[in-house]
Amino acid sequence: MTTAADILVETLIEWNVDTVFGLPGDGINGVMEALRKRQDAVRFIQTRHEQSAAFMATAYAKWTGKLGVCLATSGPGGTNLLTGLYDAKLDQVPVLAITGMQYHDLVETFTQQDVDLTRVFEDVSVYNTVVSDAAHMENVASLACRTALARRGVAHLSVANDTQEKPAEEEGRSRRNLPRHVPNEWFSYRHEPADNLVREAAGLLNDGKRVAILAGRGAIEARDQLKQSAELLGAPVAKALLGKAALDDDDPYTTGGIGILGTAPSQEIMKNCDTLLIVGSTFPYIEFYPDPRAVKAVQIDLDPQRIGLRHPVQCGLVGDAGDILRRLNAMLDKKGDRSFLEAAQDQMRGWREQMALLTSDRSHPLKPQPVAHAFGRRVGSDAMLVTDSGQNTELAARHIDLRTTNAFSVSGALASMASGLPYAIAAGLACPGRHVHAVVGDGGLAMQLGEFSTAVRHSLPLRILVTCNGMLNQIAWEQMMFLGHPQFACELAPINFAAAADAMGGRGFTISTFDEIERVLDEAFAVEGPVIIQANVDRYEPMMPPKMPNDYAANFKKALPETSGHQRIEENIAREPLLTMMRGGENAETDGD
Ligand SMILES: Cc1ncc(C[n+]2csc(CCOP(=O)(O)OP(=O)(O)O)c2C)c(N)n1
Ligand SMILES: [Mg+2]
Repeated sequence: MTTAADILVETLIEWNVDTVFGLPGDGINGVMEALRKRQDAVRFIQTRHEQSAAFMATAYAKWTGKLGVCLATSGPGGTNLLTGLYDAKLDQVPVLAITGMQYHDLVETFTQQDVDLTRVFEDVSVYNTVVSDAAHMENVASLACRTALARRGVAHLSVANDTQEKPAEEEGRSRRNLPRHVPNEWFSYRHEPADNLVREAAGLLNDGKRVAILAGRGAIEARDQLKQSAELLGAPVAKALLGKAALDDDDPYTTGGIGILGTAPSQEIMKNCDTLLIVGSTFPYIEFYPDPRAVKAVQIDLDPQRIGLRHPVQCGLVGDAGDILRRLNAMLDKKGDRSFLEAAQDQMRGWREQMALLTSDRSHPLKPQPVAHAFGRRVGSDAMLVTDSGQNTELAARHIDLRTTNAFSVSGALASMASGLPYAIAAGLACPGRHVHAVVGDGGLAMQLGEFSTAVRHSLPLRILVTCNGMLNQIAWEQMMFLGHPQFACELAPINFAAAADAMGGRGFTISTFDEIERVLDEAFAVEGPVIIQANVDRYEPMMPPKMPNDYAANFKKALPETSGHQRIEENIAREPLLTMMRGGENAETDGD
């Protein structure tokens, strides 16, 4: 007897799904049984929280380029998926979520776990339906997979628990529902911009005297062509966080990251360019883009909806970044004047020297930068890196140098805490043989700490660095800089994460002083994993943009006296390069800004 759930699982297999993340419950046990029977083709990864399952499905899709799949039971299981699914929605990743429901004839009767998940999932999904029986499943399961891939978003199927077990009998089929009339086949398409558009874009870029490039996730597969464009245009490249692995961090053509956790040279090239080329990025912080009145822009993106979203463009090229850049490069003249690039390279040398002051700081309490940097030096050229949301993101972005052979990801547009560990686990499962590294915060890690046991269960080669500052530190600084409010409610009660790692059957290590860094990291890296390395770092170390804008500086000054630990904060910002970063706005003014 074939059930509706069997049809669902067979459909997943036909769509090349090899892994499903989730947690069982009585609302989804029909699907669990179908999965049990097909363990030869699909592995089920049991998570300790449905939120992690959704983050893992999202991350798995990012790491593999395939459809990510997660499942949960009715009611609380389903609602727990939501945050991870929004991560997929906001980063445009194909994910299928499967949830259970009450018995079909008890829906909306206030029975146990009776949550109408199709209504709940309405906003997050591009395809969202209740499955009525096995014949219906045949169509909608296929369409759900297809729509998630086609629209690069979340598809959701909700199946009543008795419907899951319903046999696929012919008499249940309506006359119009011919068997297999929705094929389990993926018809991909590739949009190519017309020649005259590419020529127009090349003309704009050839006319530019100071061209800057902003590269994001869409540039990663186009890295060779991107590098060639930068060479031809004499254009420095700022990298949005999701595009961190698009060029080596020490490549002479990049000014590194952009935004609050970026570099000062990236900020400079955006301020001083006359032409901008955006490749596969909708980096959200508009204040870090050039002045839209003064700067012409060309944008390349897979998604026409995203063209001109952050910066007005004179020319939008819709399609694959690698293909388009290849055509564009053939029409670009090599710029003779390299002064804009050389100025950026000079500034970048200065910036890297400034960062070295932070990463070699031996002071006590231990600063997070030397630990992040030493951790990063151990990240092999084939390894994967993830981070979470907070100051830890800035540490990974600024102080860990990656190569294009590395893989990097993060909860991008959603910027959700608690995503780092699930992303790392998904990396270990998606790419066996590669080491996985994560830099996470004590706030974010605590949210899904139990998931570490999933990494232990699968013996994943994970090294997780948790920067224990006892703070929701990014927010502490945002309260002060953005609003002029004293830090409030950001202090965290301590957790011994290293002991928790041991308690879950992994290995835990602790670093509390500068002198311990190398030895403890060597010990931790000698273990195949998973390990948690707990770095007890200064809770008063700032998280600052590369150049503090004047209004942030004024707000900060106002908030500081009433902020606990203000004397320690003042001591910390009195050292270089933080002093210069803090005075960023003032300097800009004396520069004639
Ligand atoms: C789920 C979620 N809740 C709240 C936030 C807001 N937020 C952004 S960063 C941050 C602080 C994170 O603290 P921690 O993990 O300790 O990182 P740190 O900044 O200290 O490195 C918070 C609360 C968020 N991004 N995601
Ligand atoms: Mg913290």
